Amino acid sequence: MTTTLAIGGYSDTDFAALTSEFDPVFLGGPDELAGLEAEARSAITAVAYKGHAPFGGDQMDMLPNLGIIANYGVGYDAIDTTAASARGIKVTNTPNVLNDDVADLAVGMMLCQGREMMQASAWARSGDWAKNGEYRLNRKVSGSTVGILGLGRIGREIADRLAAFKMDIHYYARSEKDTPGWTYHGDPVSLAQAVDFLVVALVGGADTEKFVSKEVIAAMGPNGVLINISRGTTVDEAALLDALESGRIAGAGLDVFLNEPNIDPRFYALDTVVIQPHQGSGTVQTRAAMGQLQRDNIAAFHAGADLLTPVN
Ligand code: 8YV
Repeated sequence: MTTTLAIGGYSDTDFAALTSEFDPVFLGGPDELAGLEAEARSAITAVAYKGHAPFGGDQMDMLPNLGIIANYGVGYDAIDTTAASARGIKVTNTPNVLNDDVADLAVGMMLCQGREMMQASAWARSGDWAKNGEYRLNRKVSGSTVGILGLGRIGREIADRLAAFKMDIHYYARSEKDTPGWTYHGDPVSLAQAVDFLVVALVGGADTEKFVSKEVIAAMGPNGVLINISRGTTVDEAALLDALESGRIAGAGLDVFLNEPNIDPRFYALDTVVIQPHQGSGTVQTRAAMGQLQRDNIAAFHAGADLLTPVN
């Protein structure tokens, strides 16, 4: 009887690799746990987890011998780590291997939003270019002032890239960091007031819920553009939609939303918003590295060795 359970929507490559290493039982989501026989649940000591559906104490209690939840992703806000620790269950994630891709997407959305690349492409494709001439002038991105909300591993990769775009870099973090002269703000409202682009690179979870509040959004002003590659929960989304619809901020580039993939349809009506389907880490190379790290953590657990990237 298998000791590993793989929960979530895995690619064919990850499915094959998980199968060859652990021959796990696959479930689409934690809600399918109840469908497993009690004997099969008792045999499970390791869960390979992928997705954003909550995995809490109730689910853990259905797997009485569980020792590890290896998350496929750097953000593990879906997993109740307090409940896991209380049950002696270790949780691991996949940090660092996705920093470049997520930072690339943040910069890409800034360029796409400012240079109106989606609309300009539609202009060319529709024949407007040939019929009506040059596409309208848009907004210079290089040389802007940018605020990074959360200067962790990914936030720093974004800032490093934007330094090459000759940007004046400001940041918010819980405490001042060692930087090459970037401007520190201890208050997100003061950061939002000071910048043109505000990039959210916070960790998700209860502590950062609606951290980008109505006040922070108001402080961005009519030239402000919000970029979010973290979690939908970090932004007061109702306040964001109101500000976008009324032109109180200039636009947004969003890879993450509340209720993914069934996002608020009000976003679809806004051509000032670049919408991405939570694909920050979604390249062949990075997903291969994430899958490998997830499996390496499970293999270490089964071998009784030190875990590579524990979070609790
Ligand atoms: C997802 C992510 O894990 O790493 C994270 O925190 O949000 C993503 O990389 C990925 O979409 C798989 O669900």
